[in-house]
Amino acid sequence: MDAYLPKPEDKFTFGLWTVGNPGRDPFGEPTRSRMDPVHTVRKLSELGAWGVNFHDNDLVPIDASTAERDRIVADFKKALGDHNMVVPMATTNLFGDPAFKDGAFTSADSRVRAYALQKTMQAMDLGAEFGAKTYVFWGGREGAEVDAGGVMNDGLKRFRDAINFLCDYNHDQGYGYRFALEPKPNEPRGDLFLPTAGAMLGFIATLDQPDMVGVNPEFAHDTMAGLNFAHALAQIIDAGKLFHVDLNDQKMGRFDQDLRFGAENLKTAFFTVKLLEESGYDGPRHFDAHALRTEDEDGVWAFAAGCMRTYLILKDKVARFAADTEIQDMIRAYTVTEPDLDGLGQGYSADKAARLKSMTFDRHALGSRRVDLERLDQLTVEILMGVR
Ligand code: GLT
Ligand code: MN
Ligand code: MN
Repeated sequence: MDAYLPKPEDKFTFGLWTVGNPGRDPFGEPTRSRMDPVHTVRKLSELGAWGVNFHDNDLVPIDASTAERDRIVADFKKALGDHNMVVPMATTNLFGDPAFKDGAFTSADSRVRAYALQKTMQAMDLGAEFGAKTYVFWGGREGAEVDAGGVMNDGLKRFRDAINFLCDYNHDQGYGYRFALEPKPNEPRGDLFLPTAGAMLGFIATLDQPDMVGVNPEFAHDTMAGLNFAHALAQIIDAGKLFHVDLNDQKMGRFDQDLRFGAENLKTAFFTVKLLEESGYDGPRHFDAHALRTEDEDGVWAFAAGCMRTYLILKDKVARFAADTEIQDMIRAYTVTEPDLDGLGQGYSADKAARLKSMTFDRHALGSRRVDLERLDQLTVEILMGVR
């Protein structure tokens, strides 16, 4: 029995737009044809995925009639039931249509902002029909190339108004969504607003209903900017705001590659899985990636299977890391804990301040302590290379 075979309990999900990505890029036409959502559901369930997510227009074309919409929804619902698949997350496409060329919620044009709200409410209605409980907001066009128009100043206020409005709509309809805002530094706009997890957390604190709103971090988005995704993830978990996660991979400092999970940065992928598995996060493990443009449909399924398999192999490595007595002894030795000293630094009092100020520290001893991180890192690498 293959220990790395995905099962629904693993909560792996893909977006219709991920495995359905036709391989278009700024320089070339699609290399694959559009994939039927019903077919996608069947194939993903055969591979062991738990669920599938969508943007409104991944499922229902933007110009579909009501009759078409109803037929598509019925067919998709039947496919989900037939294959025991769920829709844990839904979202709105506020970036593809030319109407959103200069922003959606943050557009300088109030007609575009109103249309974006209308489209999002309709997409929330659609997601709720499938029982989605997480609603993602990725502001793909919320940004600028030209700052002279002032959208940089007004954009955040407009974005806040939109999210506040939609929180109330969520409440009013009784949908029970949790909103997950997804940061990205750039692309498709020259600069996107709220580019990092920290920026998103700061913004969430300014909302009317901050408890309803968390973060959907993406591995590739931090990596593009040269940041360490595992650190961003740790901060989001620390803030209690990990509402969803987008897993993929990416070379640093490049355009958004959306590579197969684990394809480039295995060590950061390992620490990502470690955080997800050990933090108590029990939401979907969503792969927001796509097959290389070189691939045909078989390559797409190899890509999807690879994302899940790599996650499960890394999960196994996480367990090995935790069970490795040499590694755990080294971590214990690395962590110097003196409860009296820690007590002094936790919870201010004038007495504690005076005691700390009167203490004598041996700087030279502190500076010459043996930290031994080279060996610890080597052991981690050896776990990843499969020799421990
Ligand atoms: C798009 C983007 C992703 C977002 C998706 C949700 S769409 O693929 O690159 O990062 O998560 O809107
Ligand atoms: Mn994403
Ligand atoms: Mn991406």
